Amino acid sequence: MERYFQPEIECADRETIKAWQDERLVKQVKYVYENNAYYRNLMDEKGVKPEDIKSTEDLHKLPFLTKADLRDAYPYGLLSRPLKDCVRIQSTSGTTGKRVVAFYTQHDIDLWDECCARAIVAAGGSDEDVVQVCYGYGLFTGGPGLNGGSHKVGSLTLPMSSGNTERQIQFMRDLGSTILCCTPSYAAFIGETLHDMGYTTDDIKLKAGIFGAEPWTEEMRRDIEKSLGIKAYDIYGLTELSGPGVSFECSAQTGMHINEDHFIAEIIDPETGEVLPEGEKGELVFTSITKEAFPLLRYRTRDICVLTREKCPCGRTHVKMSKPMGRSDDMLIIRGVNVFPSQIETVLLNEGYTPNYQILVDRINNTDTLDINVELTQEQFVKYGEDVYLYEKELASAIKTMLGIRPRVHLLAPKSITRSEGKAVRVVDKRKLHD
Ligand code: DLL
Repeated sequence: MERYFQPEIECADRETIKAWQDERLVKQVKYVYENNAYYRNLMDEKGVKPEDIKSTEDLHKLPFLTKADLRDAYPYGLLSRPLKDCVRIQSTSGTTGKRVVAFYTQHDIDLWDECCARAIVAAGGSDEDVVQVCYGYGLFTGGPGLNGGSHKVGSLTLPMSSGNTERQIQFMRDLGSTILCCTPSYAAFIGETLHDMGYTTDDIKLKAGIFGAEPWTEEMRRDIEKSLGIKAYDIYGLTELSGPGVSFECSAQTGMHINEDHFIAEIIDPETGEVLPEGEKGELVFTSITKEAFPLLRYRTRDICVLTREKCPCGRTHVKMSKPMGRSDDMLIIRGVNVFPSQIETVLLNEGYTPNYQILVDRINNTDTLDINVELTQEQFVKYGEDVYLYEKELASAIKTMLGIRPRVHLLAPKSITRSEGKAVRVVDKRKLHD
């Protein structure tokens, strides 16, 4: 039977959800306008006043916020509460440019924990469970978010953080962990290590995994489910909006319910900014309607996906988002062709390869090059032997059918690609270094 953390909210009818959103949006816009000079300027520039926003139908009148705004306003410019009311800071990894810092009041933390608790219960969790959290702890939101959610549910929480994979497995066995939380790439690595240590799924008690923070395909899901003997659920979120738990998957495993009592989602055309009708693919934009310290209005995530309000068999009524295909800025344009790394992952796993791969893009003599390194299993390595080049050609053809361009494929010896303990780095685009 389906269990809910807050059924009166998660299964509320659409009119009720809309009424919450209308009321909270009006309040939030007024609050942000009065307390945040940065956003007030954006609204003034666009000629919008808080009184113009009477319901969610007026949302489109508000200006967008982008990551560039967050960088401009770094560190305190988008804070809507005095610093003394804030109790926590989290931050993005900041691999490109300045870090984004997000602030939380205690109220914000409580609501964030609630969102993560919903995700854990949707994955079958309860106070009977042992939840092993192997997302990184620290500034990254993964560890603290799922940790807080697990506490709210009353599960026994193992705050492992990421890394030291053999020890992860030892604890998993000794303490009988039933739910694993980490990135999908780390889950794949944990599965691989379990088998390398000579164990099988009979040696562990895991039943579910809550995996997110990076794009992963349905093929990868099946791979992890088999390797760990679990059901693998997706979870989505971003630091700017609190962290994990903005949306989460239920037993239907067909998209993630967005916590609509806290976030209003829109899909826009990433080129024109125009709001797209339901069911169309575009960039996800969020307005947080309950946050105090760092409430973002119409924040452009750059994540590309589709929203659907089709009835979900789980009973939850909140809108569902499809798996993000990757960020609009993750999309590679190679010889003029749009390529998402997830398309390559789909082919690799369908063709029986491991999820250990790396995509290398370069520009040589003014022509883009695409090389894909794929690691073989021990069995494949022995079987392919000297004929490996035939398999490389075959895989290159399968990828060409999907993408329209032919890559150079390199099948590598087992264990030659570095494993990820957090967000995997799948793409090395050397063109950026030359430009
Ligand atoms: O990754 C928060 C998180 C932690 C989500 C743990 C889920 C689990 P950031 O580091 O700010 O926050 O990165 C946010 O990661 O805009 C997406 O591009 C990507 N992302 C997050 N979850 C998913 C997912 C956390 N389930 C950025 N599928 C987002 C695909 C995801 N991409």
